[in-house]
Amino acid sequence: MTGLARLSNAATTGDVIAALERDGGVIIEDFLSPETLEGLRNDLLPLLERQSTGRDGFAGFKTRRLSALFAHTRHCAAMATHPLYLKPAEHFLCRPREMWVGEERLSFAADIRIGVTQAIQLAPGQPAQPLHRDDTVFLWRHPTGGREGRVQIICAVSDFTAENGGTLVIPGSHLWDDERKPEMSEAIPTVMKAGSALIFLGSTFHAGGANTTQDEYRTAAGLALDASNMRQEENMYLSISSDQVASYPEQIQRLLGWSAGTNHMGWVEVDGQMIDPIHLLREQDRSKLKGVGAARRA
Ligand SMILES: O=C(O)CCC(=O)C(=O)O
Ligand SMILES: [Fe+2]
Repeated sequence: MTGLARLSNAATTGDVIAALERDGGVIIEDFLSPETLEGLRNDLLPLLERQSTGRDGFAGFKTRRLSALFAHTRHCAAMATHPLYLKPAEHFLCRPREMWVGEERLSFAADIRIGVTQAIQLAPGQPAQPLHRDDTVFLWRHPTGGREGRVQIICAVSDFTAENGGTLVIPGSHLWDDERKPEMSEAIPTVMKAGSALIFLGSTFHAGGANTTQDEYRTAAGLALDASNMRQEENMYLSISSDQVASYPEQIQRLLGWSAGTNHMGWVEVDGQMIDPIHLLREQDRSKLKGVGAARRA
């Protein structure tokens, strides 16, 4: 099986879209400027060192994760708005739908939200993660007919090799239905230099690779651009203070959005763990609110 296409940073939006439509993923070499790469390294590596490791096989017992990246480094902005990422993401996420409103036939399209941000560092000895689709959080159905919920990017902050856990991807798996089980034998490691990027659709099967080296850490910084149509219409987080939310029964707290559910939508990172935000409202855990994102460094 052949791996993903590799494009240079002089590629066009059309080249990236064509590769994503065909394979579900693409590698873009020298995606980050040297300044952005250096900035990400300087900002994220010391913070990752302080994070605790994952507490289950999916998060990785030898993996450190840091989320809320926009609270920790301004260099994420260049990643999120790079035209070779943002423009193809718009193509997949913002397809208009037509509908009747009274006498008028109107067209509406989702816009884009940053759905998740995370730096991920695999230590030597970290086994491969289970193969999965990142649009699982939306309970997305497959095949998608080309309408995606998420377009993901993983930038190499260190070199990615087959040995240190370069992300495993199954090319073409974005076209599979929900019955087809992914096999490790079908997955190809992403090999790329620091500063290069892997872009893939939410429907593409992938996994963090196994780090079989003795002493090499594999570090990534990534984020997801998501279609905005599935968020709460009213912004409850800005309108109702956490103290007010905490004064309601748990059922209301969860309905207002302080809940992650079994599909993990709405988690919040505290010390490297992705937890259900309901914990932050409980009296004994209220102090953990200070450990979230920007508040952690204030
Ligand atoms: O670390 C990686 O290469 C991929 C991680 C991943 O896919 C995830 O945690 O959802
Ligand atoms: Fe993933």
